[in-house]
Amino acid sequence: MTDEDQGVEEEQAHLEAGRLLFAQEAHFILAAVKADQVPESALPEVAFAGRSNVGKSSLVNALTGRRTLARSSGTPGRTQQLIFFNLGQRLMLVDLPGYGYAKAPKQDVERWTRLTRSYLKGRPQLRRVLLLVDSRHGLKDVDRRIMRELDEAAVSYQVVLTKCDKIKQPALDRVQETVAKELVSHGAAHPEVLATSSEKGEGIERLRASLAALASPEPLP
Ligand SMILES: Nc1nc2c(ncn2[C@@H]2O[C@H](COP(=O)(O)OP(=O)(O)O)[C@@H](O)[C@H]2O)c(=O)[nH]1
Ligand SMILES: [Mg+2]
Repeated sequence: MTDEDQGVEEEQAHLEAGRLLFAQEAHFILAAVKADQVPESALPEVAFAGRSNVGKSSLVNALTGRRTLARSSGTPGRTQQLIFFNLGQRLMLVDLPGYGYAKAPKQDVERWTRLTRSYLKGRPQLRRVLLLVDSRHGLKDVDRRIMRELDEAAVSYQVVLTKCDKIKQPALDRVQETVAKELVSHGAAHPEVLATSSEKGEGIERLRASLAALASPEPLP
């Protein structure tokens, strides 16, 4: 087998692992509005963060293949709760409150509740935060503030570009490159920037595969 064949085989196995994981049904566990409501769990966890309206709920729905699992809404900035979904007893998905919706910039991150911060800093099973960024806008200062917080708390995170169906390929390539360059100086950032469209399904299989690598190999009791 050539190196190239082996690479193709590995990539296929990787994608297959993602398909298998997300073929499991995702179950809503609970929505926490207080720190003591966060569920006790031994499952590895992945959290979805990003500005309000960036497409967090849509991405959770696209990944799990359920249109209405995480409610995606036209009225952003309202949900100040952490929503937990159990995926086949192998991975917990957590939809975090959006930030950056307040009109006054000073309140941008303050809106991101103490609840979210205490969750991020005190959750040992949290394997990665997916930091969603609108592909049309790139990184904003509110995102950078969250990135610095995650760097300081040594919480591993990965930037995922959303709504890539809304821009042309050259512009998408540029934003992907610009973001990747900026990530180099962030200690806790994963170097790979994924581009996704929940609407068109682009990048969803690859994201499933990369999440499968973080999941428990077997369902946990
Ligand atoms: N065109 C397009 N629109 C999207 C995509 N993802 C989300 N949206 C839209 O963006 C808006 C906000 O999405 P939502 O998932 O509620 O964002 P959240 O506030 O981050 O949870 C909704 O109107 C979605 O339909 C996408 O991949 N492509
Ligand atoms: Mg939402």
